[in-house]
Amino acid sequence: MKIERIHVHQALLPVVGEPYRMSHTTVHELDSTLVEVVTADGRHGWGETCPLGPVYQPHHALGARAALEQIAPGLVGTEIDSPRRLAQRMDELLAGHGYAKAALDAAVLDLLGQELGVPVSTLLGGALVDRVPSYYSVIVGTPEDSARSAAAAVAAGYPRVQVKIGGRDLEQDVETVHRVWEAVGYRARLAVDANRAMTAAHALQFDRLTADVPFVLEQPCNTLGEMALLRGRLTHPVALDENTEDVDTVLRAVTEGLADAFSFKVTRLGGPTRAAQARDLCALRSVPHTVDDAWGGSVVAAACLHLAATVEPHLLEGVWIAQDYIEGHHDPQRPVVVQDGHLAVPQGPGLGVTPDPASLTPLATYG
Ligand code: 0XW
Ligand code: MG
Repeated sequence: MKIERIHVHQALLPVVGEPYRMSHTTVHELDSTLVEVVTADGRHGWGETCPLGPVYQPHHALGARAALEQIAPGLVGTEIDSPRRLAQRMDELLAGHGYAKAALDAAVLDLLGQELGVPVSTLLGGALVDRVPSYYSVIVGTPEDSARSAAAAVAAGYPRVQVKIGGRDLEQDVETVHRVWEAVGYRARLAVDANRAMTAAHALQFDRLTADVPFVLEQPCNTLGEMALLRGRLTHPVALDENTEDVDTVLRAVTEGLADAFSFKVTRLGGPTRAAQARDLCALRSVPHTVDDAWGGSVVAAACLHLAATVEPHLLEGVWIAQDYIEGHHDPQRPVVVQDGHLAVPQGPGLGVTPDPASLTPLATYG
């Protein structure tokens, strides 16, 4: 496949309804970057990367675009016959910046899938299922509001609910967890996500005061070092999210037993190809994980779903997509939507979603 042109597009994704509140950031609108890779034989492959604002993790929309500006001219005119060749070429052009390279990885998988007439899930090892569970993320709110929202999610069919806490008094977080448990009980699996807001001391107190409620405690502290301090001292299993900045960190966390579970973000790990390596590391040690992204539209959602379909179902904690919080679809013909708390895996070929460029803002063309 000879790459003839690369277009970079922008999609602004306003959060519908209430702003999305997490422990130390609230987002009102997300800035998504889409790449459209055009081959000499006229195929169009799509990828997307959409950091959750500039402070969720060390990624931001302008950074993604600067990295693409650095990489894209060096890809134009080259033969790319596999995601491995692409990764090698991208690493020759720019070190790091996996979250930007992730969009190009998805686009090349999309192109290869189209050429071979297979879905991206086949290129990632093969789908085991055609439908995967989703989970609902309850934003930081009063204990009553969180309980109400969690109960509504369970009534809508979500098998798992993630409750956001943190950035406020211990008492409110403890109360929130108890109220949610009263409202939901064993009808859904629970995760409680502090998004890095707690000190280790705070996390230890929170853990003890909620010991009677079964949940996975997600990313309570900021650094991997702080998370390591908590090992063996918590009642609840812990999941790493923001700390899994690359596959090497996942390898370390798996081998050193730093986590009982992971909340993976596909673009943060470098794209579907790299995220599939993290999937395999987890499978070797039976570590459950989600397959999500920080945010994004239909292209990010499709990439997550193709990978999620290849995860052993008993290890898949769920797939979160931003669709509940945004309006419209990049590909209105083939919308990616949660139904009864589950998601159908797009059938492909390739990613199986084709955005309409007219609905996007063109930013740059290379080639
Ligand atoms: C719930 N999420 C998957 C959506 C937001 O991007 C944050 C993220 C998380 O678990 O931190
Ligand atoms: Mg999280």
